[in-house]
Amino acid sequence: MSFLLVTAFDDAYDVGFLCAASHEAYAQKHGYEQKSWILTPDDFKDLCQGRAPQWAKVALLQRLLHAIPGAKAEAVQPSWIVWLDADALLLDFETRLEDLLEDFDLILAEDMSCASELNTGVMFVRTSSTWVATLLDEVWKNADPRWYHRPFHEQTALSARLCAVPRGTHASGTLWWSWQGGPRRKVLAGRVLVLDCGTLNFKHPEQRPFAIHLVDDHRRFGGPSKAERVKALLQQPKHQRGCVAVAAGAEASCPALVEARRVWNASIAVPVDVPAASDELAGADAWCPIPRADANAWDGCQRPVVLDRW
Ligand SMILES: [Mn+2]
Repeated sequence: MSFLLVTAFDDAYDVGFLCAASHEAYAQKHGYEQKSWILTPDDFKDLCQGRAPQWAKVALLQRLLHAIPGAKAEAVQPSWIVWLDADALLLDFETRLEDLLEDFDLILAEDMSCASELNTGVMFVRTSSTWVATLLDEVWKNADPRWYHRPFHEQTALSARLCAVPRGTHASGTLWWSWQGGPRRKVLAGRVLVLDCGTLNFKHPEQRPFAIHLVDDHRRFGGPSKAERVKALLQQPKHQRGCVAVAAGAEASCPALVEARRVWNASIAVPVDVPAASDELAGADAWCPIPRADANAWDGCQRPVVLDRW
């Protein structure tokens, strides 16, 4: 069982660096692989092929899944890719990915509003599943073009594909969302496990979710930015369950990520010794979603990490 944690964001998305630092520290603690694709805004737009940036996760997961089979020896392939939104902050380091895993091809949470049945902020994707690879291809290819740019983008498209039942109910006719009294666990197509949002990702840290997903932009009503909210959360030890420092010796990439690591390390309540970064992955370029030749044209601020290691 091996895991790759993945996120992607453009280098103007400041909260992404802070959340990526939490993903890095979490992955280092538990021995998982972790990659942040930090791209220039133009490259990010290219990845989304003209669609809204929320579609990047579908494009990236498609490339990852299609690049894996047969690409390299299984030893360097993760059995699970765990997608984490760039506004999904990890403060629960006591829960391991293995604790959340069950025998399905796709594991994600219900949405935390009636806007969608599903929330795509955190998704476990089984890499050996051709079913889930096909699902993502279909979502990309067959999505109603209305959702290319309108909320809630790929989330609405995935919900429409998997939840072909009247909104608000599921197949048994009961309520869909657990926070309206529906079941906490729901299975779709026999292959998708939908967890209650309080377990996997939720917007309030008090619910002790695995990931704190900063879904709303509070600046709309004069509140703090997402980056400011993350910094405020990091100052509260009550939310930090087993957090550790991210290894300072990890490869230097762009200054913003270095600064985000510094903020992370300076803020968590219980810093512990962490091993120096190893270069054991140096040859693990098996399934970079971006072909190496093309990747040279990508000039995101993390380019040395992305291109040299993957
Ligand atoms: Mn998000």
